[in-house]
Amino acid sequence: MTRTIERQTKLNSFEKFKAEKDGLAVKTEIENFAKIGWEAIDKTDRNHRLKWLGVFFRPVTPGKFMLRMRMPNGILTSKQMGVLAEIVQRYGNDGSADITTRQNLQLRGIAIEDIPDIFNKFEKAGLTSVQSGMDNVRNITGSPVAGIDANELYDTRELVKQVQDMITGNNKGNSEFTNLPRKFNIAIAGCRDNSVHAEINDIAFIPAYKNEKFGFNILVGGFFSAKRCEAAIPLNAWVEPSQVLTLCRVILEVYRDYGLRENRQKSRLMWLIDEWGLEEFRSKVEGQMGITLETEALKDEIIWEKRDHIGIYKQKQLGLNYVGLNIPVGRFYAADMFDLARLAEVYGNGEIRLTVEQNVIIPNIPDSRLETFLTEPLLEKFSIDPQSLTRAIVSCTGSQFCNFALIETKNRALAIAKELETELSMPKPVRIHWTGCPNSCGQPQVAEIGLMGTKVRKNGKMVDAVNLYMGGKVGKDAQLGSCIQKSIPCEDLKPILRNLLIENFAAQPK
Ligand code: SRM
Ligand code: SF4
Repeated sequence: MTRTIERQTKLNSFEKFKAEKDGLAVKTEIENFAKIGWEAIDKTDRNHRLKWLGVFFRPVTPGKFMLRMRMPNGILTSKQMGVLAEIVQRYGNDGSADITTRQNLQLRGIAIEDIPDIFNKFEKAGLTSVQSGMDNVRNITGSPVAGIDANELYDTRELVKQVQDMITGNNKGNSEFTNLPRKFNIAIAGCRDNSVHAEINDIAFIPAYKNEKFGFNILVGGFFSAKRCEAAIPLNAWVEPSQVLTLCRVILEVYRDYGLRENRQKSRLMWLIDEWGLEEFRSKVEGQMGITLETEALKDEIIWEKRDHIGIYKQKQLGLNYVGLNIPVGRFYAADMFDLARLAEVYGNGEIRLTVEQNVIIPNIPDSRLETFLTEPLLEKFSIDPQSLTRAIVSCTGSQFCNFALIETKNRALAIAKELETELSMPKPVRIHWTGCPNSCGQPQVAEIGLMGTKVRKNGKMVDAVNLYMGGKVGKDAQLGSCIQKSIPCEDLKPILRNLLIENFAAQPK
C-alpha cells in the first residue's frame, strides 16, 4: 500500500496529515470531541478527518455541522427517514436536509455534542455516514427503480449493497480503503436509460449481453474537477454480475497503491490511467484479479433517453405503482421528512427512494390506494406533475452552506425557474443544472443548460455570475456539454435563458 507514497518524494499537505493519522481514527475520539465542543477540536481533525465519518465542519456556519449519509442505491425505509427527520427536527429553523446528486441525503445544522447520540441512532436504524467524504468512495449509485421497473435488465440493489459493505466493512469503517489518493465514484446501471449518469464515475457498470449472457461493460476514469472534466472511457472489459465486487476491490487497490499523490489536482483515477496507458492499467487489474478479463460486449443496452421518474408509473409487480415526487432543488425539512415517511408507510411498503435528480420515489402503492394518495397535501409541495423547469432543476449546495461556492445556487435556481415559467410555456422539461463553483457537484456538464458560478466585475463592482454550458446529453449516447459563454452576471441571466429556451427548446411566450 505504501509503494506510491515511497516513490513520490513530495507529498501534498493532505497526504501528510493522512500519513500522520488515518481519517477513520477519529471514530474513537468522537465522545471526547462532543465533550470539548467544536472550537477546541484539533483543526485538522475538525476540518478534515471528521469527514471520514461523514461529519463536515461548515466554515460558513461554524458549529453547525453537515452530516453526509450513505444510501446504497438511494434506498431507505420510512423508519430510517423518521430517524433522520427527528435528528433534523432538533435543530429547528436551522435544520434541513438535501437530496444530493449522488442519490444520497445530507443533514444540516448538526451540533458536535449530539454526534455520539446520533451515531447510536444510526447503528440501531441500520444507517451510516461512514467514509462519505474526503479520500473515500462516495455513495454508490444504482438504478432508482431497481426491482420495480418492468423493463429493467438487472436489479442493482444487492450488488450496490455488497460493494458498499466491502468498502466500509459492513458500515463499521474499513481502513483498507480510507486512504485513497482522492475521492472515488462508483455507479451500477441496470436499466436501459442510464439513470445513474454512469459516464461521470470513476468506475461504471453498463448493462451489456455477451453470448446471450447478462453482464456489464466497464467504463473507468470519469470525473469532474475544477481543473479537468472527463467522461469515463471503456476499459474494454465485460464482467458477469458475480465479478463486480472483485473488480471494484481490485481497481480500488490498484488506485490506492499506485494512484498519484503528489498533486491533488492530478490524483483522480483518470490521471493514473493517463500515466500508465489504458492497456497497462487493464493488465495490472487483470494481474491482481488473477484472470484475463473478457473484452467488452460490442453493444451495450443503454438505448433509451433518460427518464426522470416524476409522476405515476406501473411497476413490474401487477397492481403496484411507483410515484415520483419533485422535491425542488432537493431541499426539505423535518416536517416534510416525517410526512414522506408516513406516505411511504400508509400507501406503500415503507420504502423511499432517491434519484440523482434530487427527487423522491415512493414505490409499491397498490392501484386501490392511488386515488387517495393523490389527495395528500404534501403533493402540493412536492408535485408529481411540476412545471417543466422546476421539474428538471438540479442544484448543488452553493454559498448558503459551502465555502467553495462563488455564488448562491439553490434559491436562485428556483426563483429564476419560477419567473421563466410564468412567462413561457415549454413543450417539454428542460434540464437546467446549477453549480456554485468549478468543482461541478451540480454537474452542469450533463445538463441541457448548465450554469457554473463565478464572479465578474460589472460597473466597477464584483458581482455573482455564471459560465453557461450547453449540449449535455444523458441516457443513450450520453455526452458532456461544454462552456459556450463565460461570465454572465446573474442579474442579466434571465433574458439570456429566456432566449435560449425560445430558440433551442421551442418555448413559447405566454
Ligand atoms: Fe461535491 C467537494 C457537495 C457531488 C465534485 N462537494 C464538495 C464539498 C464536500 C466541499 C465542501 O467541503 O464544502 C461540498 C459540500 C457542500 C455542502 O455543504 O453540501 C460538496 N458534492 C456535493 C453535493 C452535496 C452536491 C449536491 O448538492 O448534491 C453532492 C454530494 C454527493 C454525495 O452524496 O456524496 C456532490 N461532487 C459531486 C459530484 C457529482 C457526482 O458525483 O455525480 C461531483 C463531480 C463528479 C466527480 O466527483 O468526479 C463533485 N465535490 C466535487 C469536487 C471536485 C473533485 C475533484 O476531483 O477535484 C470537490 C472538491 C474536492 O474534492 O476537492 C467537491
Ligand atoms: Fe460547493 Fe462548489 Fe460543490 Fe457547489 S460545486 S457544492 S459550491 S464545492
